[in-house]
Amino acid sequence: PQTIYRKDYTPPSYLVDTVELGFDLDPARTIVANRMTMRRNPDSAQREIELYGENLELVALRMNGNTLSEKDYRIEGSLLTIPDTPEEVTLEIETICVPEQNTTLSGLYTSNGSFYTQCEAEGFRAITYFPDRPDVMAVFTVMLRADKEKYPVLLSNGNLVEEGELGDGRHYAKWEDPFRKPSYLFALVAARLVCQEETFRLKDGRDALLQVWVEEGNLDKTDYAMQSLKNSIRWDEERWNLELDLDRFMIVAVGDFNMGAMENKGLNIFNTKFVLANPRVATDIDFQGIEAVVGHEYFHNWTGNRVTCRDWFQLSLKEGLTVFRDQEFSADMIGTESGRAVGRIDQVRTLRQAQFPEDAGPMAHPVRPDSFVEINNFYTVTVYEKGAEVVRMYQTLLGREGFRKGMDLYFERHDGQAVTCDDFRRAMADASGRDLSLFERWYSQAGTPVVRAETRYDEVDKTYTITLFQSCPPTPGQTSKFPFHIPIAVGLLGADGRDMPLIIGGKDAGPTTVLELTEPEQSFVFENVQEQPTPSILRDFSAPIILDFNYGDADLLHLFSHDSDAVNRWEAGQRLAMGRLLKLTGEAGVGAPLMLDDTFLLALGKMLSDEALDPAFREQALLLPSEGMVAEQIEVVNPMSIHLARQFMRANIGARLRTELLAQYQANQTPGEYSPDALSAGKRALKNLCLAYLTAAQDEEGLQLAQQQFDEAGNMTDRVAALSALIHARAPGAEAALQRFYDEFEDEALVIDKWFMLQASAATTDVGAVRSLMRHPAFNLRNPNRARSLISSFCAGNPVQFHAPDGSGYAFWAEQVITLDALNPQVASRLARAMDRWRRYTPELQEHMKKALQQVAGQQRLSNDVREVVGKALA
Ligand code: DPP
Ligand code: ZN
Repeated sequence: PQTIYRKDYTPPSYLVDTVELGFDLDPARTIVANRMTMRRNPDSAQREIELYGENLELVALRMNGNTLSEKDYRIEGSLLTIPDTPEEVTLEIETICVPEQNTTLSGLYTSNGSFYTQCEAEGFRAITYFPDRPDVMAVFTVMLRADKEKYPVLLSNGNLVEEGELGDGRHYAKWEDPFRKPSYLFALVAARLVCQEETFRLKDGRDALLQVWVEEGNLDKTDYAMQSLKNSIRWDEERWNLELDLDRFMIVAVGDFNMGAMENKGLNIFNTKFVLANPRVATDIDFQGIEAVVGHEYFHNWTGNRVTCRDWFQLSLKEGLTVFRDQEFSADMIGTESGRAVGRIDQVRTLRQAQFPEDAGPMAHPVRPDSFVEINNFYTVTVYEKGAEVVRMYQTLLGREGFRKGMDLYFERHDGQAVTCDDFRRAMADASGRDLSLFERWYSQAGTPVVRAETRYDEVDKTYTITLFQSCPPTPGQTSKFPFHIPIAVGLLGADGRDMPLIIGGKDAGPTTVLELTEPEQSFVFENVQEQPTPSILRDFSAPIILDFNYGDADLLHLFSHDSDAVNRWEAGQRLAMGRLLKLTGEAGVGAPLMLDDTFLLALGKMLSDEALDPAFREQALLLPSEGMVAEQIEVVNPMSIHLARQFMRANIGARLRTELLAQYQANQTPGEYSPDALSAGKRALKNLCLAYLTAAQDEEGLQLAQQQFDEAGNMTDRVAALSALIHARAPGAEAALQRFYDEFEDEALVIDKWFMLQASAATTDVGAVRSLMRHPAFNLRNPNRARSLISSFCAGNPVQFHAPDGSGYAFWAEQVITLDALNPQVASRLARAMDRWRRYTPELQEHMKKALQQVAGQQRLSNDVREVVGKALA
């Protein structure tokens, strides 16, 4: 496969002004007529028209009214070139595609018999020939024709301008999108759906029609998505002065979808997982996800659609920024300081669990990649979550107001354009008058920077010096790195646990100050420091780095009890736990007896029972680092030792904090009507963590409570938590509970996904059990949610069984990657990433893993997607 480089970017040879699309929708044979007006791009030296098309049958091609024959153009792979074309051109193209055979779920496809599209990144070329690149922006008019009985609802981007009957049982609808847009934002839906709708008054007084479209029978699950949409519109107006620019905004839920959702202009298409919810079927986490994703896609209307990307290397321009915006939205919706901190802790956890490993593995790439084989492989935690951290750092460096000025300037300059990450950085720099040239390295250099800190207290001078050293490990293609511009937020705690006032260079610097590290090594001196402080470094996780500081237990316990910065308070607990997990893992590895010290347990017990703290925060503070996070800290990973160590610790906590856990289990009940608000969700989270610890210890009362909670729960959060506790504890009632759960929710696809996932990720489920679950009538490899719920949950979420010493987990992985690849390369390629870190395991496991990787790589027929991932893993 061919590698595409960022440095090879050239402007499009032709621009497209208008596109008129006509669809005669038929699952077996859809005819697409495309009429576009084009003109030569003054910024290009090329004189040929370049169009992309894939899996299309070309029926006719006319230029300025004349039919072109095969000698008038060339087709090489997916590129169609027409040489020597005039200045202005009208092209008419007729093609045929077969939606019902499109299992890739990219382009035009059918799901449960209806039509949907997914065009990002390069799906539009499977619909018609087009200069399918984000820097070609055109005005689209779309005519849809389809059987009225089967497809009563016909939707596309923008405004409905005409609809009617065609006589032969078919009907039509014509849609016009007034805004220029790149082809990746095109969408259509032709389906049997119903909607919840509402008119909503915008800030400027206009009324907009909001609709959430779902299959019949799901109308009882659309309230939260609608509410989240309204909140998103309001929030974008208030926080950024950004308004909805259309008269109508639609969300459509579809059961077969590769991603979470898609921000098509005015017609967002969503994975059902991020639309459908009510207390019976959705958990607190599901509700949170819906709010975040509805917000995310809505916010794309400005950061992504109005201002889009010049090329796909700039993906983080819209994704990093929009993730940052949805994170801020969710935080503002909670509204409290502690709620905001809990959200931030979740973000840090995601980074450490998923992004840091990516940045340290074979697929490591900068936030703005330099090359790719398949762009679909670069919708990553690095582009999204690390990209959001990069945006957050601007706000940390410039302040909220300065950042807002930068955003205003960005829209003022670039509305209606396709731009780059450099354009965004320039807007931030120009609006604030700051030199952000070094900041560019966050976009160009991969790898997680390590910042080592050394401190020195001078009792005579009353100064405290923090010296910071930065480095960044090599990543594929980048052996050495330049220093980054890193904001490090710091506070100093006195012996009383209070923040000391900070004085730097004679100036008051508040309780928290942001140190700007730009050199390999830099010292910062705090003055008038009356006693030896405990440093709280990297407050609020002010940069996506690894902080290397030799904290002693006493320091960590002090921070865990007192730090005014909730993120670092949590972090101190994580460090205490990680130190013990690593020690226990070593001991488990050699069969030594395992022991957990009182000091740590006492600190946990105190935190657990501190009712001055939000339950949501206490839950975070008590949650141990995952097995995957422990693995990242170890040179030679033996997943079984990690599992034994962590299980021992959980059981020990459950047994020795039994009284406190039972008390908090009772104290955090949420009787009455279910509400997904942050306080109630936090109580449920803490209560259910208590239950998990108690059952991990095989506590009789705990097991009874789990059974009782499963039997009586009035909401899915408590239901699934109880079921999980029963399964993980191998409780006698687990099997019966699983069966009852299935029977009760058989018709709720998203709940059945949970049912598969719970089993796939239980350490008791081996590869044989997964294979028999694959034979269950409810299993369906073609549905991405279902495939992920069983296969990905096992390969990426059940380390002990996946890494079985005989290599059977890896053989299963290879088999599934190969099978899935023939159906849906995007889903297969995600699954392929489960092997990213194979070089870190024991030599025996490595050997099995390498064999499995080679087996996949050796396939004759393999998508570019999977070939790139396994190729990089083996390189
Ligand atoms: N639909 C994906 C997202 O919103 C890709 N743009 O992030
Ligand atoms: Zn996005």
